Amino acid sequence: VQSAVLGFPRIGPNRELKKATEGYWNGKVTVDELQKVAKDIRASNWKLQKAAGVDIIPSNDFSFYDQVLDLSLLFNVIPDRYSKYQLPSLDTYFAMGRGLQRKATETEKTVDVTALEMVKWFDSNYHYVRPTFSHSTTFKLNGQKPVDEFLEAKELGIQTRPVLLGPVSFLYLGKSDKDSLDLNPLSLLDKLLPLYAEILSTLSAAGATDVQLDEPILVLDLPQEVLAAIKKAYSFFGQQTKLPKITLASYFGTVLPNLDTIKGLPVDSLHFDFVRAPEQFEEVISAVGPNQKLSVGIVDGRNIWKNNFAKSSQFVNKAISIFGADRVIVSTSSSLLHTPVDLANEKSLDTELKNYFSFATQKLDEVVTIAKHVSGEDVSAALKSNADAIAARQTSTIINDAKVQDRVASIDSKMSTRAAPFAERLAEQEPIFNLPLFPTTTIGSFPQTKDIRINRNKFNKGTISAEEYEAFINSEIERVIRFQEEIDLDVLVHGEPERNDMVQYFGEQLKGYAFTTNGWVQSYGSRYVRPPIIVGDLSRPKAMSVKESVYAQSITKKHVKGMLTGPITCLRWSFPRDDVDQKTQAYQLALALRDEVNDLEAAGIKIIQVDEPAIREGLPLRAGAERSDYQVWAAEAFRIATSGVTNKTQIHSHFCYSDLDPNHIKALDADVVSIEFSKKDDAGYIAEFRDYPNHIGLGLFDIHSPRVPSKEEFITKIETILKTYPAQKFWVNPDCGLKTRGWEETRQSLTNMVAAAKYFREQYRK
Ligand code: THG
Ligand code: ZN
Repeated sequence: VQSAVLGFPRIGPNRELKKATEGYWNGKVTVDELQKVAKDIRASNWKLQKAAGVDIIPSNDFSFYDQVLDLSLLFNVIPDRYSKYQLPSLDTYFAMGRGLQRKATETEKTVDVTALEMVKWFDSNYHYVRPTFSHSTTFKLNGQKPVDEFLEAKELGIQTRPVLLGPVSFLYLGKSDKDSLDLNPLSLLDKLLPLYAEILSTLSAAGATDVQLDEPILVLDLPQEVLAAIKKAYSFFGQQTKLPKITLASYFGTVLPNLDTIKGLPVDSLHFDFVRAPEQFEEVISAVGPNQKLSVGIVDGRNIWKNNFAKSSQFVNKAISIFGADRVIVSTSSSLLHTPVDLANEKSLDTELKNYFSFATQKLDEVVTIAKHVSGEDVSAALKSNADAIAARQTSTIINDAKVQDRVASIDSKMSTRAAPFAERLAEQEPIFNLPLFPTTTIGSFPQTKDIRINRNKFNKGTISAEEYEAFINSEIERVIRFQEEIDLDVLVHGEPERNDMVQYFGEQLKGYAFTTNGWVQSYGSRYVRPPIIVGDLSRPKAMSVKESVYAQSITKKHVKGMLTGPITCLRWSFPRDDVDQKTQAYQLALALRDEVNDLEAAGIKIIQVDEPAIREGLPLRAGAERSDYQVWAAEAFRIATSGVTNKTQIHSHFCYSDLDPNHIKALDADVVSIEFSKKDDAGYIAEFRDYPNHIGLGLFDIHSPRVPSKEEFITKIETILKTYPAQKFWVNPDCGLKTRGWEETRQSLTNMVAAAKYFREQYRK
């Protein structure tokens, strides 16, 4: 029985790719140096997998920014606004990913272009750059990245299975550009297929016997036309003569509703995610044709818990008893992109806990061991230590806290309802806050400078004392407060200099969490996160954010918002427990946050923002009971966290990275909600809120880009929104927190934003 990996993290064990890419953007790393770092990462990933004994090793899973953006470049899906600058191909690629603004020099023209839309990759915390098609899209091959990388591995003596996102997912996950809204990307399939065939046959000519085509959309509810497109695409590949054998991969859920479409497709192997959807096994096997192989996704690509070898082997053996050893492959459930690179890099993790975890490198051994075991090889030592670890975790004292469990059991509906409806709350709040029309605010974080990171590291290493660190943080808070006063924002924030990543920051302060020192996972482009790990029942030993908020409020007359991360976001951006359902974990977090919200109120903080940017990504991928249940408990968890306050306290929330169903936003009953909006231009979406009484802030500029919008640009944007959304409940703010931006851009953008708000205040006074 062969072992397979669907994809390996490409960030490098010590974030080498981030450092090189950002260095390149800053002009400190040359293109050759960047390419060298990339090549070294690829080589060491392949060698690592080879050494672990993995039979089927992926290539083309490397990407400088995003594997979907790679395909847009490869197939020339490049909107004119990027191609017109005729930049080197890599720079065009980065411009699409992150926007580019460059002043003219003697040799170069001005470049000013925003990034393409970035969207959540299914229900993960990874984000892809959305393929953007228009009537003028002309497919052609730009280079041959998959072939180059295949050959690179081959030169190292390593045969790989190149992986590409399949054509139907590529189109369906894309969108039509502003100038081509009537274009259905799927209508481009006929034109796209020959290019796929061309790249696949070039791969074959280069020596690739197999390719992995990912069609993760197969786990979604699909319209008939998409299913027809799948049939068409794979029948087309089946008719070509010189292609490698195709493994069609689905992951992150069940394919059952689309099984009829998968049945009979002329591909060599079918891969399914049996970690997420083991229940699909019985039916899925009926879709595997007599000459096809089944790739059993059994090692979790999305979480860090050690695999249960006994259980997994039993599962794989079921498949072997049906198909025979030759037709079964033991695989990761999805790409390992979503897990940290190597547990061995964790030096300060509790050894008991470490024994329960498995990161990407360890997962290589897992697929190999399971494959060996079901092949009849003797791996008894590995099985024994695995069984011991699984048993130890089940009885671990770290896990259970009766007090927390009792508190969750006693939650009632009163706890999740504010004391009065919004209209009454607003009436009590207005005289306190006395805000102008178009009140301006920010989402919470301000630039995280090098100085901040240096001091945080010094504190963590013990080279500066807690008092020195606190004094430093306070001086940063003061700087942010003065800055906001100076540019005349209405509702201030303390800027979050004390926080690295918000979820990690709170995770570190909650009991029941473990955290890593090097467990980075790519979130988008060069931005990574270190998700904390929920290991047991969660509680809050002491206040987490009160000190900083109180300090900020003490040095200004304007109102300072307290800033917290909501229960669902804490859950979604952590690695969750797999022994307790997500709802229970969310309620535990909600109770801990409720205590924090109440403490902030008691300390005199009158506006408290509880962000839930991840609420949308938690939505089950398919419609049905599970999804409607989620909508109820996710909203309830938020309201449990925020309903302990009086009517006078104003609760804010914030959403980004996806289109959230307006009804879901309304269910939270926050007094003010800010929504990412700068890249949306969707009048229909805003109209959904026209009759919703609570106030909304529509994000007016993209904080992922260094680009500075002018005052006029803000005015145009606001004018457009005002066509469908009333001025009386219109807050003015950026799309998201500013921690990834520099100070200069931040100053200019916010100054222009405030100027635009003041312009409209004048307009509406008249
Ligand atoms: N935190 C977490 N997940 C997230 C976000 C977040 N998912 C969605 C969205 N925000 C993704 N955006 C970002 C934005 C910035 C960074 C990461 C994800 C970021 N990371 C730092 C870096 O890569 O340099 C590292 C941060 C740190 O020091 O911990 O800036 O905000 N969990
Ligand atoms: Zn945000």
